[in-house]
Amino acid sequence: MISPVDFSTMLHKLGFETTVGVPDSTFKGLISYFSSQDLFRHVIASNECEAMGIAAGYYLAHNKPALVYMQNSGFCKTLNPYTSMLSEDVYGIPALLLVGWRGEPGQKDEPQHKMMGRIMLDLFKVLEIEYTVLEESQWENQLIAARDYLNRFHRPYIIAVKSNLFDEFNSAKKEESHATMTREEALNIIVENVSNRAVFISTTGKTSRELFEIREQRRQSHGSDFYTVGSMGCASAIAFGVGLAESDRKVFILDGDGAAIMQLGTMATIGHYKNSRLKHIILDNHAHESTGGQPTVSAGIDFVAIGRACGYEYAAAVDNAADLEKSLQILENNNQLSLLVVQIKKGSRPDLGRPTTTPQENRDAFTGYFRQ
Ligand SMILES: Cc1ncc(C[n+]2csc(CCOP(=O)(O)OP(=O)(O)O)c2C)c(N)n1
Repeated sequence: MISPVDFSTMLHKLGFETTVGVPDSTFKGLISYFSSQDLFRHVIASNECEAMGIAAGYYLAHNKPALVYMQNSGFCKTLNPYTSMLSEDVYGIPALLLVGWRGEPGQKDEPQHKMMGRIMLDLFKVLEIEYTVLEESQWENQLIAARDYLNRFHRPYIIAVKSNLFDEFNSAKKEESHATMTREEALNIIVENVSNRAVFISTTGKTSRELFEIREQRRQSHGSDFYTVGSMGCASAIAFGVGLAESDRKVFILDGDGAAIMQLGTMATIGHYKNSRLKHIILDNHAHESTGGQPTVSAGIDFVAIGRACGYEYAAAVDNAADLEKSLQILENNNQLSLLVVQIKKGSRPDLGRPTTTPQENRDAFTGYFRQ
Protein backbone atom coordinates (compact mmCIF):
# COMPACT_ATOMS: atom_id res chain seq x y z
CA MET A 1 0.00 0.00 0.00
CA ILE A 2 1.09 3.60 -0.61
CA SER A 3 0.94 5.98 2.32
CA PRO A 4 -1.08 9.16 1.54
CA VAL A 5 1.37 11.09 3.71
CA ASP A 6 4.46 9.86 1.85
CA PHE A 7 2.82 10.36 -1.54
CA SER A 8 1.76 13.91 -0.65
CA THR A 9 5.15 14.78 0.81
CA MET A 10 6.83 13.64 -2.40
CA LEU A 11 4.37 15.58 -4.57
CA HIS A 12 5.09 18.67 -2.55
CA LYS A 13 8.85 18.17 -2.83
CA LEU A 14 8.42 17.94 -6.59
CA GLY A 15 6.82 21.38 -6.62
CA PHE A 16 3.09 20.65 -6.58
CA GLU A 17 1.35 23.13 -4.32
CA THR A 18 -2.29 23.02 -5.37
CA THR A 19 -4.72 20.10 -5.60
CA VAL A 20 -8.21 20.34 -7.01
CA GLY A 21 -10.80 17.72 -7.87
CA VAL A 22 -13.91 15.68 -7.27
CA PRO A 23 -13.51 12.62 -5.05
CA ASP A 24 -13.27 8.98 -5.97
CA SER A 25 -13.21 6.16 -3.45
CA THR A 26 -10.13 4.72 -5.21
CA PHE A 27 -7.89 7.21 -3.40
CA LYS A 28 -10.09 8.11 -0.46
CA GLY A 29 -7.15 8.22 1.96
CA LEU A 30 -5.19 10.59 -0.24
CA ILE A 31 -8.07 13.07 -0.59
CA SER A 32 -8.69 12.87 3.12
CA TYR A 33 -5.06 13.85 3.63
CA PHE A 34 -5.30 16.69 1.07
CA SER A 35 -8.27 18.17 2.91
CA SER A 36 -6.98 17.80 6.44
CA GLN A 37 -3.56 19.47 6.29
CA ASP A 38 -1.94 22.66 5.02
CA LEU A 39 0.68 21.15 2.72
CA PHE A 40 -1.37 21.98 -0.37
CA ARG A 41 -3.92 24.57 -1.28
CA HIS A 42 -6.83 22.15 -1.72
CA VAL A 43 -9.88 23.13 -3.77
CA ILE A 44 -13.09 21.06 -3.72
CA ALA A 45 -14.47 21.43 -7.23
CA SER A 46 -18.12 21.02 -8.15
CA ASN A 47 -17.28 18.94 -11.21
CA GLU A 48 -14.27 17.72 -13.13
CA CYS A 49 -14.68 20.18 -16.01
CA GLU A 50 -14.47 23.00 -13.52
CA ALA A 51 -11.44 21.38 -11.85
CA MET A 52 -9.58 21.48 -15.18
CA GLY A 53 -10.48 25.15 -15.63
CA ILE A 54 -9.16 25.93 -12.15
CA ALA A 55 -5.93 24.04 -12.90
CA ALA A 56 -5.54 26.01 -16.15
CA GLY A 57 -6.08 29.35 -14.43
CA TYR A 58 -3.71 28.38 -11.65
CA TYR A 59 -1.02 27.57 -14.22
CA LEU A 60 -1.54 30.90 -16.02
CA ALA A 61 -0.91 32.81 -12.82
CA HIS A 62 1.81 30.63 -11.25
CA ASN A 63 3.54 28.97 -14.20
CA LYS A 64 3.20 25.71 -12.25
CA PRO A 65 0.92 22.76 -12.91
CA ALA A 66 -1.78 21.83 -10.41
CA LEU A 67 -2.77 18.28 -9.51
CA VAL A 68 -6.33 17.42 -10.60
CA TYR A 69 -7.90 14.28 -9.12
CA MET A 70 -11.03 12.51 -10.33
CA GLN A 71 -12.75 9.19 -10.90
CA ASN A 72 -12.45 7.92 -14.48
CA SER A 73 -16.18 8.50 -15.04
CA GLY A 74 -15.51 12.14 -14.16
CA PHE A 75 -12.58 12.18 -16.59
CA CYS A 76 -15.22 12.22 -19.35
CA LYS A 77 -16.26 15.64 -18.12
CA THR A 78 -12.74 16.93 -18.80
CA LEU A 79 -12.78 16.07 -22.50
CA ASN A 80 -14.12 19.47 -23.41
CA PRO A 81 -11.61 21.59 -21.46
CA TYR A 82 -8.82 19.19 -22.47
CA THR A 83 -9.48 19.14 -26.22
CA SER A 84 -10.50 22.77 -26.53
CA MET A 85 -8.22 24.43 -23.99
CA LEU A 86 -5.38 22.55 -22.30
CA SER A 87 -4.27 20.47 -25.28
CA GLU A 88 -1.24 21.48 -27.33
CA ASP A 89 -3.50 22.37 -30.26
CA VAL A 90 -4.94 25.22 -28.25
CA TYR A 91 -3.21 26.85 -25.24
CA GLY A 92 -0.94 23.97 -24.23
CA ILE A 93 -1.31 23.93 -20.45
CA PRO A 94 0.28 21.27 -18.23
CA ALA A 95 -1.60 19.61 -15.36
CA LEU A 96 -1.10 16.36 -13.48
CA LEU A 97 -4.27 14.27 -13.62
CA LEU A 98 -4.76 11.54 -11.02
CA VAL A 99 -7.52 9.32 -12.41
CA GLY A 100 -9.16 6.53 -10.38
CA TRP A 101 -9.49 3.38 -12.48
CA ARG A 102 -12.95 2.07 -11.63
CA GLY A 103 -14.17 -0.87 -13.68
CA GLU A 104 -10.71 -2.21 -14.38
CA PRO A 105 -11.17 -5.32 -16.54
CA GLY A 106 -11.04 -8.47 -14.40
CA GLN A 107 -12.00 -6.64 -11.20
CA LYS A 108 -15.51 -6.81 -9.76
CA ASP A 109 -17.20 -3.40 -10.00
CA GLU A 110 -20.58 -1.79 -10.62
CA PRO A 111 -22.21 -1.71 -14.08
CA GLN A 112 -21.77 2.06 -14.46
CA HIS A 113 -17.99 1.60 -14.38
CA LYS A 114 -17.76 -1.28 -16.81
CA MET A 115 -17.47 0.53 -20.12
CA MET A 116 -15.23 3.34 -18.95
CA GLY A 117 -12.98 0.87 -17.14
CA ARG A 118 -12.64 -1.13 -20.33
CA ILE A 119 -11.91 1.74 -22.73
CA MET A 120 -9.99 4.06 -20.41
CA LEU A 121 -6.43 3.39 -21.55
CA ASP A 122 -7.50 3.39 -25.21
CA LEU A 123 -9.28 6.67 -24.62
CA PHE A 124 -6.09 8.22 -23.24
CA LYS A 125 -4.31 7.05 -26.41
CA VAL A 126 -6.98 8.47 -28.73
CA LEU A 127 -6.75 11.74 -26.83
CA GLU A 128 -2.97 11.70 -27.24
CA ILE A 129 -2.38 12.04 -23.50
CA GLU A 130 0.70 10.41 -22.01
CA TYR A 131 -0.12 8.25 -18.99
CA THR A 132 1.26 5.75 -16.53
CA VAL A 133 -0.52 3.27 -14.27
CA LEU A 134 0.63 3.81 -10.69
CA GLU A 135 2.54 0.92 -9.15
CA GLU A 136 3.24 0.31 -5.50
CA SER A 137 6.90 -0.47 -6.08
CA GLN A 138 7.59 2.42 -8.45
CA TRP A 139 5.43 5.33 -7.44
CA GLU A 140 8.28 7.64 -6.48
CA ASN A 141 9.99 7.26 -9.85
CA GLN A 142 6.64 7.60 -11.59
CA LEU A 143 6.01 10.92 -9.82
CA ILE A 144 9.45 12.20 -10.77
CA ALA A 145 8.89 11.17 -14.40
CA ALA A 146 5.48 12.90 -14.39
CA ARG A 147 6.98 16.13 -13.03
CA ASP A 148 9.79 16.00 -15.63
CA TYR A 149 7.24 15.45 -18.42
CA LEU A 150 5.16 18.42 -17.28
CA ASN A 151 8.26 20.61 -17.11
CA ARG A 152 9.24 19.63 -20.64
CA PHE A 153 5.93 19.60 -22.42
CA HIS A 154 3.03 22.00 -22.32
CA ARG A 155 0.26 19.44 -21.88
CA PRO A 156 -1.50 17.31 -19.26
CA TYR A 157 -0.13 13.98 -18.02
CA ILE A 158 -2.18 11.22 -16.40
CA ILE A 159 -1.44 8.88 -13.53
CA ALA A 160 -4.12 6.16 -13.47
CA VAL A 161 -4.76 4.68 -10.02
CA LYS A 162 -6.13 1.19 -9.44
CA SER A 163 -8.27 0.34 -6.41
CA ASN A 164 -6.72 -0.64 -3.07
CA LEU A 165 -3.37 1.02 -3.68
CA PHE A 166 -3.57 3.79 -1.10
CA ASP A 167 -3.81 3.40 2.66
CA GLU A 168 -6.68 4.95 4.55
CA PHE A 169 -6.11 8.30 6.24
CA ASN A 170 -8.43 9.35 9.03
CA SER A 171 -8.53 13.06 9.57
CA ALA A 172 -8.47 14.26 13.16
CA LYS A 173 -10.68 17.24 12.21
CA LYS A 174 -13.96 17.23 14.15
CA GLU A 175 -17.12 17.97 12.21
CA GLU A 176 -20.14 19.66 13.74
CA SER A 177 -23.63 18.78 12.58
CA HIS A 178 -27.00 19.81 13.99
CA ALA A 179 -28.90 17.42 11.75
CA THR A 180 -30.88 14.72 13.50
CA MET A 181 -31.79 12.27 10.71
CA THR A 182 -29.65 9.92 8.72
CA ARG A 183 -30.29 9.73 4.99
CA GLU A 184 -31.93 6.33 5.43
CA GLU A 185 -34.29 7.69 8.11
CA ALA A 186 -35.20 10.63 5.88
CA LEU A 187 -35.79 8.33 2.90
CA ASN A 188 -38.06 6.11 4.98
CA ILE A 189 -40.13 9.14 5.98
CA ILE A 190 -40.30 10.29 2.37
CA VAL A 191 -41.42 6.89 1.08
CA GLU A 192 -44.01 6.68 3.87
CA ASN A 193 -45.48 10.12 3.24
CA VAL A 194 -45.64 10.36 -0.52
CA SER A 195 -48.68 9.12 -2.41
CA ASN A 196 -48.56 5.84 -4.31
CA ARG A 197 -48.83 7.40 -7.77
CA ALA A 198 -45.59 9.35 -7.40
CA VAL A 199 -42.33 8.21 -8.96
CA PHE A 200 -38.83 8.72 -7.60
CA ILE A 201 -35.63 9.48 -9.44
CA SER A 202 -32.78 8.91 -6.98
CA THR A 203 -29.22 10.15 -7.34
CA THR A 204 -26.16 7.95 -7.72
CA GLY A 205 -24.46 6.45 -4.68
CA LYS A 206 -25.92 5.57 -1.32
CA THR A 207 -29.26 7.34 -1.89
CA SER A 208 -30.20 4.86 -4.61
CA ARG A 209 -28.76 1.95 -2.66
CA GLU A 210 -30.77 2.87 0.43
CA LEU A 211 -33.99 3.50 -1.49
CA PHE A 212 -33.62 0.09 -3.13
CA GLU A 213 -33.22 -1.59 0.27
CA ILE A 214 -36.15 0.34 1.75
CA ARG A 215 -38.38 -1.07 -1.01
CA GLU A 216 -37.09 -4.55 -0.22
CA GLN A 217 -37.71 -4.12 3.52
CA ARG A 218 -41.24 -2.86 2.85
CA ARG A 219 -41.83 -5.56 0.25
CA GLN A 220 -42.77 -2.89 -2.27
CA SER A 221 -42.18 -3.02 -5.99
CA HIS A 222 -39.19 -1.18 -7.43
CA GLY A 223 -41.19 -0.01 -10.44
CA SER A 224 -41.82 3.47 -9.07
CA ASP A 225 -38.11 4.16 -8.66
CA PHE A 226 -35.39 4.97 -11.15
CA TYR A 227 -32.11 4.28 -9.35
CA THR A 228 -29.58 6.44 -11.18
CA VAL A 229 -26.25 4.65 -11.14
CA GLY A 230 -23.38 6.76 -12.44
CA SER A 231 -24.22 10.02 -14.24
CA MET A 232 -23.66 11.96 -11.03
CA GLY A 233 -25.72 15.14 -11.03
CA CYS A 234 -28.12 13.95 -13.74
CA ALA A 235 -31.00 12.72 -11.54
CA SER A 236 -32.69 16.12 -11.68
CA ALA A 237 -32.36 16.24 -15.50
CA ILE A 238 -33.76 12.70 -15.79
CA ALA A 239 -36.69 13.74 -13.60
CA PHE A 240 -37.23 16.82 -15.74
CA GLY A 241 -37.38 14.56 -18.80
CA VAL A 242 -39.80 12.17 -17.09
CA GLY A 243 -41.92 15.17 -16.13
CA LEU A 244 -42.34 16.12 -19.79
CA ALA A 245 -44.75 13.20 -20.16
CA GLU A 246 -48.48 13.90 -20.18
CA SER A 247 -49.25 12.26 -16.84
CA ASP A 248 -50.79 12.98 -13.47
CA ARG A 249 -47.78 11.44 -11.73
CA LYS A 250 -45.69 13.59 -9.41
CA VAL A 251 -41.97 13.17 -9.99
CA PHE A 252 -39.77 13.28 -6.88
CA ILE A 253 -36.05 13.91 -7.31
CA LEU A 254 -33.95 12.48 -4.49
CA ASP A 255 -30.74 14.43 -4.95
CA GLY A 256 -27.49 14.75 -3.00
CA ASP A 257 -25.80 18.07 -2.22
CA GLY A 258 -22.68 17.04 -4.16
CA ALA A 259 -24.75 15.90 -7.12
CA ALA A 260 -26.95 19.02 -7.08
CA ILE A 261 -23.89 21.26 -7.01
CA MET A 262 -22.24 19.26 -9.79
CA GLN A 263 -25.07 20.15 -12.19
CA LEU A 264 -26.46 23.27 -10.55
CA GLY A 265 -27.51 24.57 -13.97
CA THR A 266 -30.32 22.02 -14.09
CA MET A 267 -32.05 23.97 -11.32
CA ALA A 268 -32.17 26.94 -13.70
CA THR A 269 -33.73 24.78 -16.42
CA ILE A 270 -36.25 23.25 -14.01
CA GLY A 271 -37.07 26.67 -12.54
CA HIS A 272 -37.65 28.15 -15.98
CA TYR A 273 -40.15 25.52 -17.13
CA LYS A 274 -42.07 25.33 -13.81
CA ASN A 275 -43.52 21.84 -14.00
CA SER A 276 -45.71 21.80 -10.90
CA ARG A 277 -45.43 18.00 -10.66
CA LEU A 278 -41.66 18.14 -10.04
CA LYS A 279 -40.62 17.90 -6.38
CA HIS A 280 -36.87 18.32 -5.92
CA ILE A 281 -35.56 17.01 -2.61
CA ILE A 282 -31.90 17.62 -1.78
CA LEU A 283 -30.56 15.35 0.98
CA ASP A 284 -27.83 17.61 2.29
CA ASN A 285 -25.10 16.07 4.47
CA HIS A 286 -22.43 18.56 3.31
CA ALA A 287 -20.46 15.59 2.01
CA HIS A 288 -19.69 13.27 -0.86
CA GLU A 289 -20.58 10.47 1.48
CA SER A 290 -20.75 7.73 -1.11
CA THR A 291 -17.06 8.12 -1.97
CA GLY A 292 -15.81 8.36 1.60
CA GLY A 293 -17.37 11.44 3.19
CA GLN A 294 -15.20 14.14 1.64
CA PRO A 295 -16.72 17.61 2.20
CA THR A 296 -18.74 19.43 -0.44
CA VAL A 297 -19.10 23.21 -0.32
CA SER A 298 -22.80 22.96 0.56
CA ALA A 299 -22.37 24.13 4.16
CA GLY A 300 -21.79 27.64 2.81
CA ILE A 301 -24.58 27.82 0.28
CA ASP A 302 -28.32 28.36 0.52
CA PHE A 303 -30.13 25.92 -1.78
CA VAL A 304 -33.50 27.42 -0.82
CA ALA A 305 -32.42 30.86 -2.02
CA ILE A 306 -30.93 29.32 -5.18
CA GLY A 307 -34.18 27.46 -5.85
CA ARG A 308 -36.27 30.61 -5.41
CA ALA A 309 -33.90 32.62 -7.60
CA CYS A 310 -34.17 29.95 -10.30
CA GLY A 311 -37.96 30.09 -10.28
CA TYR A 312 -39.05 27.25 -7.96
CA GLU A 313 -42.45 28.30 -6.66
CA TYR A 314 -42.08 26.67 -3.25
CA ALA A 315 -38.73 26.23 -1.48
CA ALA A 316 -38.05 25.28 2.13
CA ALA A 317 -35.51 23.53 4.35
CA VAL A 318 -36.04 21.07 7.22
CA ASP A 319 -33.70 19.38 9.67
CA ASN A 320 -35.94 17.05 11.66
CA ALA A 321 -38.46 14.28 11.09
CA ALA A 322 -41.57 16.18 12.19
CA ASP A 323 -40.87 19.12 9.85
CA LEU A 324 -40.02 16.74 7.03
CA GLU A 325 -43.41 15.04 7.37
CA LYS A 326 -45.21 18.40 7.37
CA SER A 327 -43.30 19.63 4.34
CA LEU A 328 -44.05 16.45 2.41
CA GLN A 329 -47.77 17.09 2.94
CA ILE A 330 -47.23 20.56 1.45
CA LEU A 331 -45.38 19.07 -1.55
CA GLU A 332 -48.18 16.56 -2.04
CA ASN A 333 -50.86 19.24 -2.20
CA ASN A 334 -49.36 22.52 -3.33
CA ASN A 335 -49.44 22.00 -7.10
CA GLN A 336 -46.25 24.04 -7.40
CA LEU A 337 -42.73 23.35 -8.64
CA SER A 338 -41.09 22.63 -5.27
CA LEU A 339 -37.72 22.32 -3.61
CA LEU A 340 -37.17 20.76 -0.20
CA VAL A 341 -33.72 20.76 1.37
CA VAL A 342 -33.39 18.08 4.03
CA GLN A 343 -30.42 18.48 6.36
CA ILE A 344 -29.13 15.04 7.27
CA LYS A 345 -26.26 13.54 9.23
CA LYS A 346 -23.40 11.78 7.53
CA GLY A 347 -23.36 8.02 7.87
CA SER A 348 -24.97 4.86 6.62
CA ARG A 349 -25.29 1.21 7.58
CA PRO A 350 -22.02 -0.71 7.21
CA ASP A 351 -23.95 -3.62 5.66
CA LEU A 352 -25.67 -1.47 3.03
CA GLY A 353 -26.09 -3.54 -0.12
CA ARG A 354 -26.40 -2.64 -3.77
CA PRO A 355 -29.38 -3.04 -6.08
CA THR A 356 -29.79 -6.71 -6.94
CA THR A 357 -31.63 -5.90 -10.16
CA THR A 358 -29.70 -4.78 -13.23
CA PRO A 359 -29.97 -1.23 -14.59
CA GLN A 360 -31.84 -2.56 -17.63
CA GLU A 361 -34.34 -4.39 -15.42
CA ASN A 362 -34.78 -1.13 -13.56
CA ARG A 363 -35.35 0.74 -16.85
CA ASP A 364 -38.04 -1.71 -17.96
CA ALA A 365 -39.76 -1.89 -14.57
CA PHE A 366 -39.86 1.91 -14.35
CA THR A 367 -41.13 2.40 -17.88
CA GLY A 368 -43.80 -0.26 -17.39
CA TYR A 369 -44.90 1.26 -14.08
CA PHE A 370 -44.89 4.83 -15.36
CA ARG A 371 -47.16 4.04 -18.28
CA GLN A 372 -49.84 2.39 -16.09
C1 LIG B 1 -18.86 12.65 -12.82
C2 LIG B 1 -18.62 11.87 -11.58
N1 LIG B 1 -17.69 12.29 -10.69
C3 LIG B 1 -17.48 11.60 -9.55
C4 LIG B 1 -18.19 10.47 -9.28
C5 LIG B 1 -17.93 9.66 -8.02
N2 LIG B 1 -19.02 9.82 -7.06
C6 LIG B 1 -20.04 8.92 -6.96
S1 LIG B 1 -21.13 9.30 -5.78
C7 LIG B 1 -20.25 10.67 -5.33
C8 LIG B 1 -20.65 11.52 -4.17
C9 LIG B 1 -22.05 12.06 -4.28
O1 LIG B 1 -22.22 13.01 -3.26
P1 LIG B 1 -23.68 13.54 -2.88
O2 LIG B 1 -24.45 13.81 -4.11
O3 LIG B 1 -23.53 14.66 -1.92
O4 LIG B 1 -24.38 12.29 -2.21
P2 LIG B 1 -23.95 11.42 -0.91
O5 LIG B 1 -22.90 10.49 -1.39
O6 LIG B 1 -23.48 12.36 0.15
O7 LIG B 1 -25.22 10.72 -0.55
C10 LIG B 1 -19.11 10.83 -6.13
C11 LIG B 1 -18.13 11.92 -6.01
C12 LIG B 1 -19.16 10.07 -10.23
N3 LIG B 1 -19.92 9.00 -10.06
N4 LIG B 1 -19.34 10.78 -11.36
